[in-house]
Amino acid sequence: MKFTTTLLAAALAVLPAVRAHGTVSLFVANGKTYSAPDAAEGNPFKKTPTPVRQLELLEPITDLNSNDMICGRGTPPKASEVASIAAGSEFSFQMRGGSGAPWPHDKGPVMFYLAQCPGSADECDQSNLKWFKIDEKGLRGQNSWYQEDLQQGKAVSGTIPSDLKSGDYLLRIEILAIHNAMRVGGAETSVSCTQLHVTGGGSAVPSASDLVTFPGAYKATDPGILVDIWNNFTSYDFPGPAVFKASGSGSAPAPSSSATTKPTASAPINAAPAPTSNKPSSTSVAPSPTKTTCKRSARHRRARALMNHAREFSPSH
Ligand SMILES: [Cu+2]
Repeated sequence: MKFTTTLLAAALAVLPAVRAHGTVSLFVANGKTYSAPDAAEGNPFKKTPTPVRQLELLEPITDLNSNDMICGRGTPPKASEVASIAAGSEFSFQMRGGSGAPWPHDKGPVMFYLAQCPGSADECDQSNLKWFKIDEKGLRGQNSWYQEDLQQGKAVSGTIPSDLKSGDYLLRIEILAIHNAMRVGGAETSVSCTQLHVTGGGSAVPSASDLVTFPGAYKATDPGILVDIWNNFTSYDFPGPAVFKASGSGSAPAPSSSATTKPTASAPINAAPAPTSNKPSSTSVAPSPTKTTCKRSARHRRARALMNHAREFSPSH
């Protein structure tokens, strides 16, 4: 197969707007699997028995100031069910693309936020909520991301804080695709909300510094949103607030000095040492690839990402 990134990018440029990316297909909590509705895509929203709110469109969000950043494209309506989940336990989800295609992307983080609902989660209005981040899944190797699992039809999981106050919440699942994020507006965000009832929790509640609004939490120039993963990319700085750390049975709040700042600016890649590491080289796991190899494979991977993108442009969708 012979093509160049430049040619492919040129081909993409003449194609119409992105037609399909994806939506949550399955959600699992307390060992129970819930199916999720397909995006409405021009049809009326339908009430299926699920806690996952239905998207209007499969397309990703590129305008970070859009209200679509709250619960996904097109102000998804309330869903009819609420998924129970024990505090401290894991939930997971899978994605599907349009027309039965797999989720198209594999580069970028998956992030999970909660917002406390004033009443029952199936009555929770998505507007005016305050969100706190409960988990995030980014790199697990050299430019290898948990998002790859979604592309392969596998689940990605997050954890409910163990001493979070019980009650009803909206869970906001966010997938950021950053294969084109080297330019402003190139990052693609996909968001979905699921109605949760948290049981068996403690008394932990987020403090003001944990809480953000959508839209508003991200800027187009945030280091995790405007980022070139194809050139000298060594670590990733997640956008949004630091992950909420429950303080445990409602004791003293965290010291104010650490309450407003992220504990770590960027997550290290744990699978491979950075090439500039000053550790003795005798114990290093693998020699770093030569610059040429590295560049070529980066270009190849970028081309592959663009190919996946090109599939979504296919008129058959
Ligand atoms: Cu895309």
